[in-house]
Amino acid sequence: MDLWIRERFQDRTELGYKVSDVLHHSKSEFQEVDVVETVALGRMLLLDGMVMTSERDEFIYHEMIAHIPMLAHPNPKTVLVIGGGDGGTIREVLKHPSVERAVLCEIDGEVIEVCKKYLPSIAGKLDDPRVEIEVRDGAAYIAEHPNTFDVILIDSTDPIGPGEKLFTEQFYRNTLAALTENGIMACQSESPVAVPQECLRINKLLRSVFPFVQPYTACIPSYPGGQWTWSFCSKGIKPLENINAAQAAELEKTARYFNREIHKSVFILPNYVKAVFEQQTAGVAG
Ligand code: SPD
Repeated sequence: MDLWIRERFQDRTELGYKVSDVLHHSKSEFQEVDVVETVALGRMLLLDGMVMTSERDEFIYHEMIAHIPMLAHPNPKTVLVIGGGDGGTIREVLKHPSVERAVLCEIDGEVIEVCKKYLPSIAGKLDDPRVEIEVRDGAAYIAEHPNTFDVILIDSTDPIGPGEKLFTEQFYRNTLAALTENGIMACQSESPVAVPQECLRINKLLRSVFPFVQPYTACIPSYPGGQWTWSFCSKGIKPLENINAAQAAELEKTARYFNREIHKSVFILPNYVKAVFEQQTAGVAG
């Protein structure tokens, strides 16, 4: 069989993977949901044809979106993940023993069910008793929960389709309001290689809402552009001040990407990434 799947990203990039099996294909109320077995990256989840996660490299994304903000909070008990129906972010959140309640708010229940069935190494912690699953629109949910969550993680799709409203000023304002006193939010904030203008737009919006915003970066081989960013946002807490050192050391023992040196280094941005955030386009296509 010579079957390939190609992700066309924002009509400017195409990435292809050889497929050995198509495990699932459906059209949910919101989007096309596919799980394929790829030769290079193991099982892969695609939503509307865009790669969301792969067994081979998912740990990088999920460890980065979860541990960097979780370790900066003095005592994260109540956590909200918006999007993230594959369960990878929740799996990492639950590695923090302070967590008493982890809410997953995913708009598409079909994504959750499909991932439980075909991606158990990623979704396998969704049945943990600390997890509450809300199948509904994350933007509406967050607007109804002011002053509720110690950490909020926005594990969204790209800013097109169902995920678009998770990249708006109003949504970020409601997110800030949903945080408790020392609250921290982290969101995926796109690739400075593939879509520098999107990175800049998101960064400007975040800075217009949150008192403190600092992007960080790592490489996700299965995402267009490769280099990816997340943004650490807070009411004032900085990401490397007063980190939970004992918990960081504990995580390092089993993490596949995270360690204490990586923790410091992710905030050191290459010059071309700094340039994106400084509204220049040196070295990258606009
Ligand atoms: N271009 C892909 C961006 C997807 C970010 N979210 C992925 C969800 C993984 N839990």
